[in-house]
Amino acid sequence: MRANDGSRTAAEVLIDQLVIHGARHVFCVPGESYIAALDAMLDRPIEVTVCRQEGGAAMMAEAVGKLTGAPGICFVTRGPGATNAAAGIHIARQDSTPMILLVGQIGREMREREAFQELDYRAVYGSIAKWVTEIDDPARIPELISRAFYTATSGRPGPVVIALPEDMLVERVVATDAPPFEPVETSPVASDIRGLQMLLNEARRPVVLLGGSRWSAAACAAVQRFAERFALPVATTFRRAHLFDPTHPCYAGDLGIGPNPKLLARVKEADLIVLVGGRLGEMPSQGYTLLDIPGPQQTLVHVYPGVEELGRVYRPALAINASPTAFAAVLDTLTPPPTPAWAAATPTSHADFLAWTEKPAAVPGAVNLGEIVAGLRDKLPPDTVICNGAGNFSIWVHRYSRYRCYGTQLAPISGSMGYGVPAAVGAKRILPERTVVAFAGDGDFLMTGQEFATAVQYDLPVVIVIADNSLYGTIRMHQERHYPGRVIATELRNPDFAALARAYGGFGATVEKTADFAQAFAAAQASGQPAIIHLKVDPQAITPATTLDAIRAKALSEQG
Ligand SMILES: Cc1ncc(C[n+]2csc(CCOP(=O)(O)OP(=O)(O)O)c2C)c(N)n1
Ligand SMILES: [Mg+2]
Repeated sequence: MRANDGSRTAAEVLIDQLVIHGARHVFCVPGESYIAALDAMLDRPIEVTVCRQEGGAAMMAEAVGKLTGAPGICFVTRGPGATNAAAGIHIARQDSTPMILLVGQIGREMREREAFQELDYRAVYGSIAKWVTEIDDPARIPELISRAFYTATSGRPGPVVIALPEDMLVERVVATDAPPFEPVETSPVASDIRGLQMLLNEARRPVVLLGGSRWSAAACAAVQRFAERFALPVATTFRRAHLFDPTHPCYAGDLGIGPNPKLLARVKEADLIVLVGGRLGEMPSQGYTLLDIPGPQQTLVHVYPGVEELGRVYRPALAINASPTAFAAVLDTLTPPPTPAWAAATPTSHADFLAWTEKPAAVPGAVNLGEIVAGLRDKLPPDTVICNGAGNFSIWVHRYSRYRCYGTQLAPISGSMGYGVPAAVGAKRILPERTVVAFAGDGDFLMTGQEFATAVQYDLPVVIVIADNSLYGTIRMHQERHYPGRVIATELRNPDFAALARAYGGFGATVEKTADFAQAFAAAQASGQPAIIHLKVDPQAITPATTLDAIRAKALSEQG
């Protein structure tokens, strides 16, 4: 509350700044180190989601940042709270997501004595966050919170960490609020567009690759128009499939882990690659084998919002320092050649994508995750948010899902297990009208599964589908490849996940045959409760293409 002298507590100034900059949701686990800030939220237009573990809270905030393009906000306590939150901060970093983590800190007068739960956040988060600071002077809160919003969202977005000494938060101060931040768009200059036009005029086999963050529905629509006018094949990169409508005839597929070999060949044989928003990191570049480093054979146009990424790994023929949104906005000014040399091949790219993804391959066992994922395509509204963490189950999710529009995919580029459940909870909290489904592995789910309690607490009817093969399957796959038959630390004995859902106060069902899934899913939705569907998957069904036994046999025969 503002006193007669116009003063507020630092905590009040802080929460006022968050509101001014547009934040409406906070995800947290409480701690005594920042109860003043929590108290200030009571009287302000902020919805608080109290979580069960800081890793989950941070992932929820990250998911909100990913969906909205504005920083997701997470509050945690010092020491163990802050280190637990690292799981979500690392995702925000690798996934280029705007996010702000606010950490309660020990009192200023105790610093450097290793007081209770004391940490030096600049050191702890130095290589994970985009920027780390600690606010000592309450009068500087408007300045530093404003900077946090600019830093988290500008260039290549990322996480900002701000430590808040406990005694600082209760000081009274007369401070002037900051003006609301305005995201900084970096736009292409005229010569960039002329250069791109020239390269397109000369191209014979171009391909467009979409990735990264800083997109919008309007930007995706502009890229779609561009692709149509130029008859260009467009592929998305690892876990960014929602950037282009997969049913569109220009869609050439998803360049992720284990991609369609025909797509890989097409990218390798391209003479012009227009990479928009992505970094072409280890996963989409297939372990940095796709393009030569630093000088690709293909003419590379790299459009990226952060200048430091341009020329970092791949030397582009044309570097365009622009956000995907600003770049997409000028695409209508380009003129296609009368009959593009490549136009006849583009429908073939799409046909190859469809052939790769339409019909799931048969797998051992009675539950085929591919058929389950594909079966949901026509049942779910096109704007359904589909979430997942990491594990081999996600291969089927990515290959057979149809992410129909922007903002329908929440999946960790960082490959972090445990992401799906908190991402689903965060998404449903801010978009209650949307259908939200998360796929999880058995290992994946139990990393953050306690956030199912958060879904129950806030009446968030998300559906979590757990593909339970009683394995850390991905690791077992690598184990069989490199150490065939020498199984260690990859087998899991799991709880009854459906019973677990009911114990939490949600809906639970177990599915042992593919054909039973549709009914279980309908019942889950009809329950109106957060739901878990426990799929009993055969451990042999390790990828859509092979089995554990086959991998072991191959590795043994190669060892001779
Ligand atoms: C936080 C985290 N810890 C460990 C790993 C390494 N890892 C990648 S996949 C995987 C196993 C996933 O198991 P599960 O979720 O059951 O999926 P499955 O592969 O069995 O389908 C592990 C341990 C990781 N990616 N992230
Ligand atoms: Mg598993």
